[in-house]
Amino acid sequence: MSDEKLDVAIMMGSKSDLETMKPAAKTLEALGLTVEVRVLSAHRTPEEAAAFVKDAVKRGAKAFIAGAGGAAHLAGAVAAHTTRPVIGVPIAAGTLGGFDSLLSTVQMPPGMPVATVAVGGAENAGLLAAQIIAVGDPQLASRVEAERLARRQKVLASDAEVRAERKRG
Ligand code: C2R
Repeated sequence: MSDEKLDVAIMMGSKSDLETMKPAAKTLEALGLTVEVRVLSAHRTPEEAAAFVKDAVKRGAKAFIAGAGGAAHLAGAVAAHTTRPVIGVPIAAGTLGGFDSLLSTVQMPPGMPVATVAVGGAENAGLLAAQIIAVGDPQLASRVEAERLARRQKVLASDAEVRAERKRG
């Protein structure tokens, strides 16, 4: 067990989920938050997964992001061990294209919320975690606002480009 501080714990059920989950870490780090990324499974390593959640809370984790494919129980299992917000990322793995993991992640019983993003929506998971933490952190809130503004400006620049192209014919 480490005693390093972290803001957001990012977990995934298998290394095969890593490429899908990388945008969560990238987004959070770009906003100045500290993350730890772990491969831990509610099915295959239930004890280690539970121990990590408890340890991460002690080390200051303010939110959890959990990605898994198929019978995706990881986010729910994380939620069972903490009252910190848990964001689930359903992952398209196997034969059902992610619909299976979407339902397994989103259909939590009352009392055990998991905020579920789109299938493969790791970037939004990172942003949502940052937005949650930003409620109590004005400096982070400004960085989140700046990120939103940058997206807006990108779309407006694309709009101007398309309109100019059409004008030229
Ligand atoms: P492998 O590629 O290792 O066979 O895993 C993983 O998230 C992965 O998408 C196939 C898929 O199984 C998922 N898995 C879960 C859990 N642990 C692993 N859904 C869990 O605890 O929910």
